[in-house]
Amino acid sequence: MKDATRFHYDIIADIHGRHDKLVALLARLGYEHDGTGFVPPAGRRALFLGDLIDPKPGNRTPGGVRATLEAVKTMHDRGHALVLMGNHELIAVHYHTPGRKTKWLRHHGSRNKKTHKGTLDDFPDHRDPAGDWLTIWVPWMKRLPIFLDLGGIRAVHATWHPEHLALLAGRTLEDDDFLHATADKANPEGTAIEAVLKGIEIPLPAGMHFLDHTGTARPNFRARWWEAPAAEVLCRDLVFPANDAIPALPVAPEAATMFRPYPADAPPVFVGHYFKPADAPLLPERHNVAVLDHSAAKDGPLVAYRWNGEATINPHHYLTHA
Ligand SMILES: [Mn+2]
Repeated sequence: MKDATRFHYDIIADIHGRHDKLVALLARLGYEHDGTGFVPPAGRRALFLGDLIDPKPGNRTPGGVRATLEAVKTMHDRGHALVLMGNHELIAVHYHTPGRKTKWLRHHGSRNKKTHKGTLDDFPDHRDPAGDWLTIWVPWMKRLPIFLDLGGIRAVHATWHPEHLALLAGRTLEDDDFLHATADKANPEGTAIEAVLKGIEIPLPAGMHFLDHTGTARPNFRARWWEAPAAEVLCRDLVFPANDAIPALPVAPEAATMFRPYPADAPPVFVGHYFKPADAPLLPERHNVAVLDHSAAKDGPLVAYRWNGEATINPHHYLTHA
């Protein structure tokens, strides 16, 4: 990674198997396919923020997950891209790893199966110990870094949380003890990787819940972790993306300690994960915090942020696949 600062980066968040949108976006960014893979313009590289896999049910393009993985890994192998782990790569590795106390590190219940089905449909040999899925793709996902600090920019799938990142620094899922530790939230490694890859979840006031878009009752909401919540701030003001289903009630005082206010003078940090509405403006959350997931997995655009070395995120550097 010593040479990482020589490059400018085209930063791309959650693809979720939408290879069609990826190809369109790379073309608009000036990447050319040389017969082996996509090649960036001189001096540039792609930086993928994770969640390459697991299409949303109803939004699957057959073959799209395999084609996305192949395109991104080829770029990665040739030094044309950096790739971070998303929560879906983490849960895929857990799903396919036998546990020490349980059958699998991630339970194969109907809900988890449904989340992962669109990926496995592209890899019908996923149970074959000699097949591509278990010999190439799961080992590759295990090697992905959990976060990157490139000096001029920082990147992580969901939350830049300094204490958790310190615990996870230098670790990968290739380390079997670490891998097993990450699968249980009772372990510090499990707590840390979940917060970093899935976001900070703030509890609603005692006993309350809200119904999410799937109709599931949830006692916690995803929050604007980069904010420093003022006293008496309302849950509804801190939920991200904005959601009127969250009550206009004060955040519990202990929940306020879960935020990790991002310093105003820190390098820009880029995250994905949060499914901003498809019609959300192409703008950062703050001058140095940008969530680049604009719901490409559903009906939104796949977005790139073209970083050219600037210390303040520039709205003119956003580009969409169409
Ligand atoms: Mn995600």
